[in-house]
Amino acid sequence: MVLTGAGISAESGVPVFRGDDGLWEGHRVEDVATPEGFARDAETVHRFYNGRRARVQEVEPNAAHEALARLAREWSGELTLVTQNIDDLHERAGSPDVLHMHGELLKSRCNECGAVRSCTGDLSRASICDACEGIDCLRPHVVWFGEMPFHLQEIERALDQADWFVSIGTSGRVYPAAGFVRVAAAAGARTLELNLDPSEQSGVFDESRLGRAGELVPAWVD
Ligand code: BV8
Repeated sequence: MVLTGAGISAESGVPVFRGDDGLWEGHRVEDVATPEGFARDAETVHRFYNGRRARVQEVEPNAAHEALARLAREWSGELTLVTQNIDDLHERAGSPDVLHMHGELLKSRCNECGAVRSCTGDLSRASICDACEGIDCLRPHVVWFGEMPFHLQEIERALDQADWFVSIGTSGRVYPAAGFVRVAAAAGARTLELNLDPSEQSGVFDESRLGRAGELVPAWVD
């Protein structure tokens, strides 16, 4: 099983979450990635995600995404790819069946009826269903802090059966993803971390290799 985080998309030009100032593109996480922040100021949240949605459509997958797509073809059906990222770079590199545990930036969801649709533009101007009206009815189809991530049952099954658990490009700060390595290790998996810097979970891995995903992942895959 492979878990990816923002670091795998960094070399494609997608900003990671925790810059030195701890702000996320100039915003406090609480203001733009929580249901409370959205209820308080939907306009600002839409602007934040509209900007990320526009930028992600201008970047390309990098060598790390492409190496994982090759691996999926070699291990047909045997590789579970879970990502914390909401970009579509794994799909665009050719990975099938990507489990987006924190949702997808290019999808929107209706707060009234739950309908999910693809969305590439300004979400505050999109219309999705007749149950909807007003700017806070449509939200990004992403998991905010305090919300339940998607695909947890499927992920737990994969963690239980994995021979390998490989974590790529994540700081290991956000749960439940940050706890996956312990679950996999307890179930007998070999664990490997590929990351630019030591993460909060580095001490738990059998092996931790430091470097850029664009170099480490192809070297590991090939
Ligand atoms: C939940 C989507 C209830 C939105 C995101 C214990 C158990 C359960 C929950 C909690 C817990 N303790 C606290 C919590 C609550 C909370 C949490 O974890 N808070 C943290 C801050 C302590 N968790 C939640 O609220 C989650 N939901 O708990 O539901 C529940 C209870 C029990 C069991 C299940 C559920 C929901 C969290 C999801 C929030 N949504 N994103 C959006 O994207 O807009 S989180 C967001 O930050 C990302 O999705 C990502 O997951 C997360 C962490 O970011 P990373 O991907 O790690 O990125 P980061 O910038 O931090 O690090 C980048 C890394 O890459 C760095 O290490 C860097 O060195 C490296 N790097 C950089 N460049 C490169 C590189 N590596 C390689 N190559 C490079 N070139």
